[in-house]
Amino acid sequence: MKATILSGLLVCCCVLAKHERKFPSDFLFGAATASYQIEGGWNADGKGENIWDHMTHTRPEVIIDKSNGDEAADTYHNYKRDVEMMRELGLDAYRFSISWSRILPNGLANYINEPGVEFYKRYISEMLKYNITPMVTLYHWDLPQKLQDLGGFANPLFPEWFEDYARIAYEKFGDRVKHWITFNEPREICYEGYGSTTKAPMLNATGVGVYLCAKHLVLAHARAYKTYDNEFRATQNGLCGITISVNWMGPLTDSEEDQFAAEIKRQAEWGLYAEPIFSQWGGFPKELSEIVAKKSKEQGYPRSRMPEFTEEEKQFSRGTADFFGVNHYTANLISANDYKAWNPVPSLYNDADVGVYIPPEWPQSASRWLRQAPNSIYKALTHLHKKYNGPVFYITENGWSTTPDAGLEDEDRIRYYRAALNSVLDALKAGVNLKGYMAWSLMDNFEWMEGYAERFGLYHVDFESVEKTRTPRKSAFIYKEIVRSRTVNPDYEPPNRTMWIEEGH
Ligand code: PNW
Repeated sequence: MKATILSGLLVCCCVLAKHERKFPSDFLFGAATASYQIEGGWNADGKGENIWDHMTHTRPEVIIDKSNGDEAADTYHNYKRDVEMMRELGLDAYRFSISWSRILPNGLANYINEPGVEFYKRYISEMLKYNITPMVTLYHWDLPQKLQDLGGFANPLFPEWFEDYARIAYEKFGDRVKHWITFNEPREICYEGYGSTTKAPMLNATGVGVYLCAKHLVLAHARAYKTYDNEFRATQNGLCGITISVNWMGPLTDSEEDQFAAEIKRQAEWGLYAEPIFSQWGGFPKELSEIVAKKSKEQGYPRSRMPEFTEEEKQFSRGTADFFGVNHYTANLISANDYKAWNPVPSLYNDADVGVYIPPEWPQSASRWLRQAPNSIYKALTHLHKKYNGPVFYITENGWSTTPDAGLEDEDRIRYYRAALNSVLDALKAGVNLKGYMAWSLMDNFEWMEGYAERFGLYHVDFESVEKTRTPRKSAFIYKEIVRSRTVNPDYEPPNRTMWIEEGH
């Protein structure tokens, strides 16, 4: 009798334990892309020039293989095939971005390019036909060149330009799009684009541009959010948030110094953008802003290089997100004294002045900066959950790169995705309010400065072919099974390699 009760209990516990390792049925599984990286059609049907068109055309040598996004995966013509791939994978959602200069060729809202609007309407309709939820990013790095000519994010009128653009997007697509992301990765826009040379417009205004851009970006986001809130929410009933890149920055040792260094690094990498929106007090992160003010003074600047938010601006920007979108790829270990690299003076990283250590035993992808770190999604999300009082999260990007010749047998990508999704399950179990996960990327695409030399796709794309043929990698079959079963089975092997479309999608 006792034995039966005991074994009954055991069975129960196992079932429960197994049950806990399942993704909720309403969890949104998807994949992500961005306009410039996939669309092509760079000047099709009235599209205006953007900063990536401009940079790759005028300075092709800055891209590793001198390539550009003129054609990319030609989604402008192949969008039905893209949706077919979403159906093959059984995705619940798809995250893509709108090219600002495709619908407003000059950036300003006086002239709307209707063929551009029609393209996105067709793309969205095709998704909705198969119950795939569109998640739309308004800005994934492709600023209309005409606005860059006026200073881009450095111009104090930028928030108004962005509000006008956002309003048009809500008007045109908001009846059917219910998930809006204002900006993709402020760090990459502001630090890489304005504070260094690692992304367009390569301004290299080190130590000045990054903070100026950060402030205007946050105000632009807040305006776009309030526009949705005041003019559209009542009738459209959707959500508006922002996506920030949050790689985990933990201390190298438990020492107080290293812990403080890691906090400063987090403030420099994503606190600059998250704190004004998600913290209860608003404005830039306190410790970093004190450091920048002090250093600016020592360097002879009459005022801080970091333009603080006024009380009114803090109030205006606080609480302006229905969800926190997280792009997560990797982790770094932070030291107060060791592993410091040289940085220009002044610059964001000279201001932060910490060392970065990456254990060589963490598996390396084809991208210099991307290694597989242990349980880093769990670490990042539980940290943010606690810090910002349990907001709703979406993981809006997570993925792994291989070299162009690596073929379709992408065991390392599979290992990465399984580990990442187990880390997601750990975060869910810890009570993190995470509603969805988007793999980066649905297909190979133009990887910015790396051109076509780094591949992130679940689908391989043959960029040499006229049709830009898409072929599923092994990881696509593994991801499909995870989405279908809502579990991560470490032993699953796809029985064959033909893709099929299941009922209901
Ligand atoms: C993201 N890092 O960029 C972008 O949103 C995508 O457009 C891009 O293709 C993808 O990740 C892969 O690179 C990142 O250094 C660039 O940690 C750099 C980092 C993170 C994300």
